[in-house]
Amino acid sequence: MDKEKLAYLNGQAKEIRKLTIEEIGTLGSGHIGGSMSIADVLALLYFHRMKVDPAQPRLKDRDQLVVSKGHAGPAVYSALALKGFFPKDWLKTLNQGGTKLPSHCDRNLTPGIDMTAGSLGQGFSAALGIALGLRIDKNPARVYTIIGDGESDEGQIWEGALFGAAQRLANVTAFTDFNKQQLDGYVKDILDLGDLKAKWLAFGWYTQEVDGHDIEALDAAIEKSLACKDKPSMIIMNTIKGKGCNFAEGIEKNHSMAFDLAKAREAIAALDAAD
Ligand SMILES: Cc1ncc(C[n+]2csc(CCOP(=O)(O)OP(=O)(O)O)c2C)c(N)n1
Repeated sequence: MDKEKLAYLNGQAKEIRKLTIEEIGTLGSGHIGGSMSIADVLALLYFHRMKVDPAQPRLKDRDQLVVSKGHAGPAVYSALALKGFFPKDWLKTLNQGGTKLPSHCDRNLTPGIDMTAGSLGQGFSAALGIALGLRIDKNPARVYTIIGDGESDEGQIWEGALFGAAQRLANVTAFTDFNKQQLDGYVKDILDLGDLKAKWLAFGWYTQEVDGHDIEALDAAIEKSLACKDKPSMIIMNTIKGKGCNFAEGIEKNHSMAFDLAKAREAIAALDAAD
């Protein structure tokens, strides 16, 4: 990837973070931690990798993204608004009465959302079903999906892992947001995943592990996943929960936080000053 493109994508990731902090600050509370940790991969997918058309959200041969950790809706909405799927003003309505942007992703409400999620584990299964359907239809589109590491404590994830490998769903690139935290603590203390890379390999997935905040490394991993033609791909992203939000990053209780617009604006200013 050339330097100009990389700088542009890093800029878009920062914009997603800023919009997300403001969006949640406007509401007064929300899932800041797990939203901030996926901003980089969202920027890469929506502004470089995925074939999507904001004017035709249900385009038949679009690439699809299922954010199975559906509570990260705020970050996905920021990316979609930035891409032009709907006006940025909608972000001010997050999770309020009558909104098209509920806290968890809903394909029936929001232009650009490909699958409803929120009950952890289900989105991943749906993503694999979509991929199988696309293959049956001889549709060349690709399915991307993002799961959480806490979400990987769900049995349904491993049923999906078996299914994806058994069906040789090579049109799937999955990401694990490996931020080491879940709702109320560290994954290793709640239900340890052990050697996550070894597990995905053992389940028959083409598996890579990268720094999830390094867009160039992520892009190279996606490129390799496209070249793998006989199995689905898992990219384990080492990330930091709350990344880029100064009062959330690196603390234990950052899953869902209450903060107002004034605090949000301070965090946005700090993010702007960081480079
Ligand atoms: C089936 C199910 N069980 C429990 C929950 C409650 N819940 C919401 S988010 C969350 C933690 C998820 O952790 P992780 O996947 O690591 O997300 P991240 O830390 O990246 O936000 C839990 C337990 C849920 N949404 N669905």
